[in-house]
Amino acid sequence: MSSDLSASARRVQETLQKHGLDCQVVELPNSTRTAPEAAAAVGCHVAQIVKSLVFRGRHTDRPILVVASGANRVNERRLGELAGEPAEKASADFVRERTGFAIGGVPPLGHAEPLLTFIDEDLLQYDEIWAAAGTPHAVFCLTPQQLTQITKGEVTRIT
Ligand code: 5CA
Repeated sequence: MSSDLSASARRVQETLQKHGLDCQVVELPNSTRTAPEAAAAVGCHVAQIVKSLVFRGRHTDRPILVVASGANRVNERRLGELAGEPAEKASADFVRERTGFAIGGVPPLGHAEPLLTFIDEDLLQYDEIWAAAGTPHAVFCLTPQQLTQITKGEVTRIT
């Protein structure tokens, strides 16, 4: 029941509903802070975990979201080409300020401001994927199609 969720996870559940998505946020006793932990907690392959990684555009100071498969490492040079400016991993403070969520729980939607978003094409091969839902113990299951719908990101190679 969403009323049992912590405040950040409830916020994500409400945002999912606003987008018309029938996805259920679940809060688990085990940590889902990292992709391997989340995969172990829900019993899926690490590649089916959606990492919501925040980068900072060095010229514009804007946040850039990369929604990556848990198995992949973002190629920052490629991201710079996609974003049209060099991009580097954001600090924990920057992530919290610009998304409204702390690292380890950053969801792919419902941020404090709209984020330029790139989606890892490798995520599209799965029927179901799992994303963070606001806290390092909360996740939800969705389809790659739902992910592209809610993030309005560009599907591309990010490695
Ligand atoms: N809940 C999980 C799976 S859905 C999750 O949020 N994984 S994650 O990969 O999207 O978020 C953790 C990521 O945050 C790490 O991969 C790392 O890239 C980044 N991170 C961790 N600590 C820091 C830090 N101190 N500063 C900047 N980024 C960090």
